[in-house]
Amino acid sequence: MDWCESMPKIELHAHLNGSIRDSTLLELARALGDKGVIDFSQVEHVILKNDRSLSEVFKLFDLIHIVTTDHSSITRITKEAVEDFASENVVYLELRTTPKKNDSLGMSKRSYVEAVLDGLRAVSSVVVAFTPYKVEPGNLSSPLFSGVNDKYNGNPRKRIFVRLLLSIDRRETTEAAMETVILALEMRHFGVVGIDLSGNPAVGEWMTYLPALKFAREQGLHVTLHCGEVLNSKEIHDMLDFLPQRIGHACFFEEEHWKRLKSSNIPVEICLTSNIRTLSVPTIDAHHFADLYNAKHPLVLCTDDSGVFSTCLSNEYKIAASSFGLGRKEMFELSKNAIEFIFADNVVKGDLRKTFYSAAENVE
Ligand code: 6MZ
Repeated sequence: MDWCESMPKIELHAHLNGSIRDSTLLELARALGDKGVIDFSQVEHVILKNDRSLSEVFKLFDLIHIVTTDHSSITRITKEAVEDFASENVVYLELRTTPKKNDSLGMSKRSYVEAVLDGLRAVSSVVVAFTPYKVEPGNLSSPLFSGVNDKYNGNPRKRIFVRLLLSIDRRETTEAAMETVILALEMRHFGVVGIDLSGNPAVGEWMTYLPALKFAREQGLHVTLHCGEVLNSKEIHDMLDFLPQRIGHACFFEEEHWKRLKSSNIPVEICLTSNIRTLSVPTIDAHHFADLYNAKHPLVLCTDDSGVFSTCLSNEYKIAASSFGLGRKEMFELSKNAIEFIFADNVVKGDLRKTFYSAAENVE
């Protein structure tokens, strides 16, 4: 097996609907075409197109949402996304998704999230731990994955922790954002650990969501923001003022923003392929990964939308290795350091440290 694939990895920026398999998207679209809901011949080439600008990516998301937004499809793509990440040795996955309401399908934001949870429960090829573990007094062993059958088709089953972030889409209202935060709070015991602000960065004002984001933080939820995906100096400034626990992208930062980011030590979720494909950075050589990495700023490599951008986390590490000269030791450290930026609790962090500790012997 390829070394980047065999190394344990942590994925902190993956959008559920962006992580859909091409084959599943085509299959679901064809089925809707057969029912006359969409014109499949018009849709097929949009799905198969490889290079997309940022605005085309958001058009594709509108299409994906038409195709996937019913309970059984959401359950299916959740299950498949977890299987895909686990198959390349992602040992901790923070999956984010925008809860959607669709009255004609009897879908509420809550039933959407329940469909996601059904997807987590439906995984059988790997062992999934997604609910927070309560430490019993006097029991310091790690029973996080105990009581499960460790074999699948005769082979040892891989283990993966999954935690959920609920996303607020920049097209939503303040009230809709608040509804998502309240739902996240109610779903904490099912592994919802935080809130993400995402959606087309050319749309909406982030201030619309500030009350909901502040409330989320006051209530103990973690917050990550898509920040600097387009040039918007004031928004970046204000977002950094908010001091989110992590930010995604950070492409269109100016000198002042870099200074503030570095002094605040906010970890950055870096999505190399996504940034190149959407032309958010001109070339890989010009990517801010290099500067942040050399400055030892906290960062984590992520896929963003593995389906939409035809990538996977191992591939993102390979790109970092070949573009920025990282060796195995550096890649392993980069991957391991992400433990400190996860939104799950210390019990999970401790378990992940053990996983990396035992994998360390394969690094040289
Ligand atoms: C901003 C993005 C994104 O939530 O339906 N999303 N938001 N920038 C990006 N960079 C390319 N990629 C994905 O997953 C799809 C949704 O995630 C957000 C968008 O709101 C998109 O509609 P869910 O599971």
